[in-house]
Amino acid sequence: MNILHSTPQKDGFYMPAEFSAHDGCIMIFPHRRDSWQNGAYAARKAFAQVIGYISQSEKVTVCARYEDYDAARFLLPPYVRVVEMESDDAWARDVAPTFVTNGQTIRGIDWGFNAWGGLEDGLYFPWDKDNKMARKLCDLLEVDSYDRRDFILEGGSIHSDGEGTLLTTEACLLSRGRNPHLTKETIEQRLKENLGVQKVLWLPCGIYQDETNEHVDNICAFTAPGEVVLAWTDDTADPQYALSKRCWDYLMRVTDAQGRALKVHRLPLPKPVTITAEECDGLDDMDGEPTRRPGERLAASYVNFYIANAHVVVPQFGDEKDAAALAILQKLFPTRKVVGVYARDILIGGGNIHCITQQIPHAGSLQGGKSL
Ligand code: KQY
Repeated sequence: MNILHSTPQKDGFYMPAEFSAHDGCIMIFPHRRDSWQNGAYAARKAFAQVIGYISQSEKVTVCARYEDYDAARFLLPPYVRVVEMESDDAWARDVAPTFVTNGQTIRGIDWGFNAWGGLEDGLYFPWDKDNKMARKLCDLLEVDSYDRRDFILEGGSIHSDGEGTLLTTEACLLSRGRNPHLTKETIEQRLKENLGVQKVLWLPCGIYQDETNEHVDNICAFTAPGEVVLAWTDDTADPQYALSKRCWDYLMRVTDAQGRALKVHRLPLPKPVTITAEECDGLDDMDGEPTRRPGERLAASYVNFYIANAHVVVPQFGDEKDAAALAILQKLFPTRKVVGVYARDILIGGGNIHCITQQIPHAGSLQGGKSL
């Protein structure tokens, strides 16, 4: 497929909102023994449940390494496409292309990937297999792609409303391990020209202990143009309180690209989720991921959901707030069925349902795309 060196904005392309129609979803079969406990056995089951929901309304493509192909093919239903593709880990949100559309066709953006911070504070080395996936996927899907490997960016660090506004966090995009040679203004310019947006909203921070340098997709997400959910706790003694409050204050004073004040819905957080000694024992110590320690707090948040054509798939933690989170989201997505998947085994890897998925927008998505 063609490699493009112009910019999506110049070519009339933009990133549609996740709540616009999708043609499909990309995922990766987990395998990394220092990310997923007990050889990823339980994580694979959780991924399969997520796939089970999404595949009811979208074509799901799962990338599996050669040595995992049979396990993936056996576990997943036949209507899920399993393709052999090498990867370093399983975070499709961050290593698959970000897709842009002009309303008639889609193209992919191949960002640079350095495992969330490279040699500065990245989470594993090497990451070269992950860094090649966006190009391979564009070839597989037969879409042209923009070569942006000179700019480090992960899909989990951006959310678009499809109407000219992008959400991100300063903590992540200005971190030293990504593009330290670029100023905030230049980074903003790159976001605008590649994602076809007119305004970038810079939340200051994300979720406490989020090892991605606080990706936006764990703290805040668009549910409609002009509307977001924000991960929230009322517990002022929790270190998360100050982080959520800073984001709340910011969101209260900004307007989006259309000049609208944002409607902000608070989505409660579960009680702090910590990893057990037994779970730590199930993780291989390797010369890669920082080793988790028993009692370490994980970055659990209900905001890390995936908006499929017919469902919203939401992480559940066995917490008393699980049901409330589903109920709040069901009100915000009245045309979709909001469903929960017990996601502790995904969380142990360091992310959640949004992080393991990447939507392929419908080629005909309208500006601001209507939900189905
Ligand atoms: O949250 C994400 N988008 C990825 C998390 C990566 C964690 C690696 N251990």
